Amino acid sequence: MIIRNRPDLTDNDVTDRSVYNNRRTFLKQGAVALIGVSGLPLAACSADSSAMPNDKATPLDDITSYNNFVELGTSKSSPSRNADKLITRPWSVTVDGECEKPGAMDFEDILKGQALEQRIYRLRCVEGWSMVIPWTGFALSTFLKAFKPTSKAKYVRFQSLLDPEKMPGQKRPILSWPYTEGLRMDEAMHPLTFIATGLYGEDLPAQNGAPLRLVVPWKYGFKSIKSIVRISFVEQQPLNTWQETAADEYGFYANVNPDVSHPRWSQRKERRIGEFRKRKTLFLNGYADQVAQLYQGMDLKKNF
Ligand SMILES: Nc1nc2c(c(=O)[nH]1)N[C@H]1C(S)=C(S)[C@@H](COP(=O)(O)O)O[C@H]1N2
Ligand SMILES: [Mo]
Repeated sequence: MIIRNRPDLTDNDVTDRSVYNNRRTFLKQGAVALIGVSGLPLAACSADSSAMPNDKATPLDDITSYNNFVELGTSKSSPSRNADKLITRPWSVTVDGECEKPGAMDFEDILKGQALEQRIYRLRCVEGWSMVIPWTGFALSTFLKAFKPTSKAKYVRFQSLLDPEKMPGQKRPILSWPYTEGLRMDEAMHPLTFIATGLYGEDLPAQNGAPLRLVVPWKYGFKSIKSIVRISFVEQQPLNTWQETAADEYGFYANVNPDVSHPRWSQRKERRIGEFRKRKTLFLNGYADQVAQLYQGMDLKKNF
């Protein structure tokens, strides 16, 4: 398939946003634990080498108005403007493939079955910007285990909603729809890998991937697929949408790595939304202590 008008993931515009403290409380989604940027409980953060100075949460207004969600438009501001098109109730998620208990689950039932937690994670976009986002949700592993994956389940494939009425960006073949992502089984089952159903204690806004989206904090943002309707246990490594679009630029692993350049730009630095001076990008987005062992012995320049 020839992709016309492929959106360019380079982001050179400098956003002059004023930084302010947002003191919303995290009560609405009834979360039970507050987890710091490291993925560890906040009390343990001072002992955590991945905590960054001034690593405070990005204001809600920025998190909800500066988005990548091609199904709702290709500019950063269009997903929030088109958010009302994405109707998310009712919503069901189908889990199938190499598992003993495949099935479909209503989103409300998924929520009832999970103890929600708060986790503050850095999100580093492949384009060179980053945010710090206070999510509400649950570990992906606790959800997946209920479907009893078999020994043939080597990877997990995720698919977003396919519905051009609710996702007007799908009226054009910008990407091959539905948006698809994949993780290796051990990545999917890692305790940092998260399904977000809210942010800043409120339900997830449509532009951030309502009603549920993946968050894999040590990988570039495009792995964190939004508005998921299908999760499949598969034997072969799935082809993700950006890899299918440009395999030389976007790989399967997409681990944040300042030492591996994108073919068209360096990945050494990032601009935190709301700040002017760039920060150094950290290996595995600062979560190396917890996830580097997943990639032991692998050539990360080849498996980018
Ligand atoms: N379905 C879908 N999921 C997606 C995208 C997309 O275009 N469609 N964009 C990805 C990219 S490139 C990034 S950086 C993050 C942005 O998430 P945020 O808008 O909540 O910050 O969503 C990811 N998930
Ligand atoms: Mo991204």
